[in-house]
Amino acid sequence: FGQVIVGAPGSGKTTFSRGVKDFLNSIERPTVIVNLDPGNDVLPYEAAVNIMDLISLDEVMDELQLGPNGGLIYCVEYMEKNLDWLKEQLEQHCKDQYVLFDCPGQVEIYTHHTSMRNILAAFNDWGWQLCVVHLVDAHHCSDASKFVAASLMSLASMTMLELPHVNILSKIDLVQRLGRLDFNLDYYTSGYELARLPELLSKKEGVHKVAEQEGHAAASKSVLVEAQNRLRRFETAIANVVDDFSLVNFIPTSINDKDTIAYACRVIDKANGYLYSIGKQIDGDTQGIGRALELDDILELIEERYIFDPDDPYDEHSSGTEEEES
Ligand SMILES: Nc1nc2c(ncn2[C@@H]2O[C@H](COP(=O)(O)OP(=O)(O)OP(=O)(O)O)[C@@H](O)[C@H]2O)c(=O)[nH]1
Ligand SMILES: [Mg+2]
Repeated sequence: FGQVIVGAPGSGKTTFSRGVKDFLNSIERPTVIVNLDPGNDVLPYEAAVNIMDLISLDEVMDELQLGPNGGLIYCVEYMEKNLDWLKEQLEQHCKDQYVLFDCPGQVEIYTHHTSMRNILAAFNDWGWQLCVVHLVDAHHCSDASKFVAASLMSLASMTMLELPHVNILSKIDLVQRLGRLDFNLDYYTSGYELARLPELLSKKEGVHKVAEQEGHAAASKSVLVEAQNRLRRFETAIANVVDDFSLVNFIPTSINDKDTIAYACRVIDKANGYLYSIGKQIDGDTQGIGRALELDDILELIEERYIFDPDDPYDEHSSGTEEEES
């Protein structure tokens, strides 16, 4: 059993791999990490198998004079051609372990290119029961366009990779770094009525806001307003596509918040089937994660810990408490 941890560059994949390993080890589930990112030269964990023993992005870029994206595509295709090496390494170092696969950040390998899908299909043939865990940085909640784009990306990798899929809103502790959220957190996690997001924001902002802020002349103001309206219509159309599939929702996590990681792991255990085989397949963890909090409790806890109202003097986060200063 295991998790294939994917997501855009910097979304927190490597940190999540290490955090989940520590958490699962703490509940006595034998867990290892496999580094599948050929550009991951500084690892904050000990990898049971490291793809860099097979191929390194830096060397490929040097020798073949490729840029980072072309280089990574070359590496992933090379991995696909050398599946025997990977199979042997997994058999040698990961037998009877729960495995976290820390993957590269270039999104095109999950949304367009077929090598990653073929590699995962091979894992499936070798008997691994995996779930894709797709990380999206919570800062996408700060802007409708970004959130719609991130949801579309999640949908694209879900349909491309053809495995059970759990979407994570990572770094939720930083969600308000770019300002107050326009909606309650559950709007972003539920994946319900995404298509209303651009419309709701237009109402809230007023469509003339951008033009007024920029202080443009009347003629160029109307051009800007029309452009903004067109953008909103485009976002709505994209959001409708995501809504039509009714598949995209998110689980919020913060790597230093054990409650959120426990909840995410419990959902992932259901998705990859681990929950239904506890005690049968893997020695050690016979109990599973146990009764973690429910999603509503997690959302409440996140609101309490990380989301504050800057206009509310009684909100302890906004008034510069000792805890925050430290
Ligand atoms: N505050 C906070 N920071 C986080 C969290 N998760 C990751 N980070 C930070 O986000 C940055 C990027 O994390 P990585 O784990 O390197 O992200 P990645 O997706 O592996 O990045 P690439 O491999 O380059 O694609 C690091 O500075 C992490 O410390 C989190 O839950 N909370
Ligand atoms: Mg990484």
